[in-house]
Amino acid sequence: MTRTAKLLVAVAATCAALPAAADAAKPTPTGATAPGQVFFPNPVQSLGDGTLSDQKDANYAALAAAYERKTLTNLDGSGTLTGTYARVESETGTPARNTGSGFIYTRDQDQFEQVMGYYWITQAQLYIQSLGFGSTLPAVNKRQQLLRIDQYGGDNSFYRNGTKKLTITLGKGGVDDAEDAEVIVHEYGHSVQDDQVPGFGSTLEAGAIGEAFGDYLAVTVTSAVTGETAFDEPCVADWDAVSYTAGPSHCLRRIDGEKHYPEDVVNRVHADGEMWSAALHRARGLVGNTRLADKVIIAAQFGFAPGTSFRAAALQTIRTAASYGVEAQFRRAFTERGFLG
Ligand SMILES: [Ca+2]
Ligand SMILES: [Ca+2]
Ligand SMILES: [Ca+2]
Ligand SMILES: [Ca+2]
Ligand SMILES: [Zn+2]
Repeated sequence: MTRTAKLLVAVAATCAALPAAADAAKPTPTGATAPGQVFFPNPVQSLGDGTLSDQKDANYAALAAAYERKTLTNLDGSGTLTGTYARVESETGTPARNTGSGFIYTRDQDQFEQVMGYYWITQAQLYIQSLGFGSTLPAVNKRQQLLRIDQYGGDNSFYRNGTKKLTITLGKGGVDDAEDAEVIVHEYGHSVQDDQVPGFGSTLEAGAIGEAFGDYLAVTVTSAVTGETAFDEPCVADWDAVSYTAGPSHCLRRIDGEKHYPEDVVNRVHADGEMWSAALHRARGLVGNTRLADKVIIAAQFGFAPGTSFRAAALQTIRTAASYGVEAQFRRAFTERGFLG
């Protein structure tokens, strides 16, 4: 599986100086809860070990320490992985079911990926809400995301918003895609943008912004939820990528690249997106307040056109940043990457 074959595409639909203290409080989870066992966010990152490999989906000893027990929230109490923000709609093999002790599975069981999908989609939405979206700011993707897990044999995942089907499909090629929270949250990024701007990603540059935002969201959500940033934070999908990158560092992509616009454009959304994600990552560092940077980045997207250019999106983000007192940092980050010409 080559790096370029790994697409993580979005199909159909695409693919104020507020002090931190003004942030909305962390939303209180509602609905039923249950214990669940997950990777947090993936074994390579949580164990700091890039030598781990798929070993054909085996539950081998070196992975034992990568499992963590977390609380699944916002469940509907039916005993299935159905909740306010995620529902495992269909899956290969046996659907996960809580028979009293929760959703405790290991990676060699198909139900493990189902639990991962439910947990990380819900955590991503709760993180976005914690920034104020849905309370002090308009809601962002506050809807039930359907998940299709392990049904697609390819090493790929995709987001689709077809007729009545708001679906993320997570493939099982190589390391099962849903064993890596960063792949799950990347796809959720497409859903987020499509909710903010229906049909977002209709041009090459907008599509690249879509891929970049998915990568950025994957990193920022997993860092926020785990509270850990020590292991190569800008590396996206450290675990899924062991199947198709040579190493020693395994990354689907990075969000701290050096590519510069326009000379590094290759007219491929994933590759070109690395310029945009690098700008977002740089702005985040310059702001020095991840939650504030994330709020600006997400809030700005409401003003993007479905087929926005890099330049227009950069200017919109700078305008939004100005209302949060961080215009200079975003302007510098976008200028450094060449987006302002
Ligand atoms: Ca698995
Ligand atoms: Ca697999
Ligand atoms: Ca995979
Ligand atoms: Ca990572
Ligand atoms: Zn994607």
